[in-house]
Amino acid sequence: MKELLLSGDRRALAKAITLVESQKPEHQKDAQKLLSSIMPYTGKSFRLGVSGPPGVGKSTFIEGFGTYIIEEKNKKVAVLAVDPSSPISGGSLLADKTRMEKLSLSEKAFVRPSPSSGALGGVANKTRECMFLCEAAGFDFIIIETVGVGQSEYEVANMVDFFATLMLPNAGDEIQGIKKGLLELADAILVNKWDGELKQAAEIAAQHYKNALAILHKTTNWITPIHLCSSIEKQGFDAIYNSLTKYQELNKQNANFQKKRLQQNKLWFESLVHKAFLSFVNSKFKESWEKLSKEVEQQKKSPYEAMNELFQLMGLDNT
Ligand SMILES: Nc1nc2c(ncn2[C@@H]2O[C@H](COP(=O)(O)OP(=O)(O)O)[C@@H](O)[C@H]2O)c(=O)[nH]1
Ligand SMILES: [Mg+2]
Repeated sequence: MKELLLSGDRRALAKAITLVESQKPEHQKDAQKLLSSIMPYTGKSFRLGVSGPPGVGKSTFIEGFGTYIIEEKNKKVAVLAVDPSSPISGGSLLADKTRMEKLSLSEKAFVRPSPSSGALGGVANKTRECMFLCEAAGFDFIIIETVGVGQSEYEVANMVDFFATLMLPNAGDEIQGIKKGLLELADAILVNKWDGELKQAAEIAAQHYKNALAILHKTTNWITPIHLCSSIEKQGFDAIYNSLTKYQELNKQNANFQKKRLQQNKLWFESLVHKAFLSFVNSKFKESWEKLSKEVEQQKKSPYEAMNELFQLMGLDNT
């Protein structure tokens, strides 16, 4: 599998991703082996995260911008979608596939919607691993689509080089209520649907975001650009692409690019330990875990008491 994958075979890549996403313990062993063996061939791509509320046009943007990168910049593009297939929102796998139809058909593209695994955290657990597989297969531009909901945004922001947030052109209210954290997270704000009846509203919204950012006083040397774009009419892509290039050049000069990636490696390890530990406790100490949770819920024990008791059961000294 490894040789085929390194040669850029898309079917081998799809299979490798399926293996990595498998929950079966025997698959996980093979997956870990494969991942270790391909790590030396990773790291050369540009990693772009695309977030924003449902319906803002993320999938449409990625279809358009991905095609632009292939056709105008002659690059190979892989798309990983962290799909919001939670029981609440329902999956949009099908919708995404049809929205990225042209891109899916391109020889130079690979499109993979990966269902979020729900269990712990909600993001597709293995997005980062899939990103490395795409890099090993020679894709030089990776785009990760994420839903603009809580934890998943932070997780994706922590695995990409550049995190872009799409915004709707309407709703002054929404701008008022926009979370400061979100603005801080974004390396660029893209006001989408800059076309037709919404064109002027988009321009006004862009100005609002500019004002909101101005009072944030970010401490980095990067001034978050606000771009207008129409994913349907394919407008505004040049300026967005130029921002990405500028960001990359600037951060390669001052070594921040590499620093950020090294920091992300550390976060990857920490989050792996965190998840593995939680699932270990959940499975091996299920009964006690449930009993203690209940006791905390019913205020029979404080969370601290319960935690200490759990640690004692596990043979760990928590004092
Ligand atoms: N007018 C206009 N509509 C758009 C644009 N981009 C996306 N849409 C529409 O917005 C809806 C949601 O798009 P989608 O890409 O599925 O959004 P996602 O949920 O963020 O992935 C679809 O009906 C799109 O056709 C745009 O640039 N202009
Ligand atoms: Mg979508």
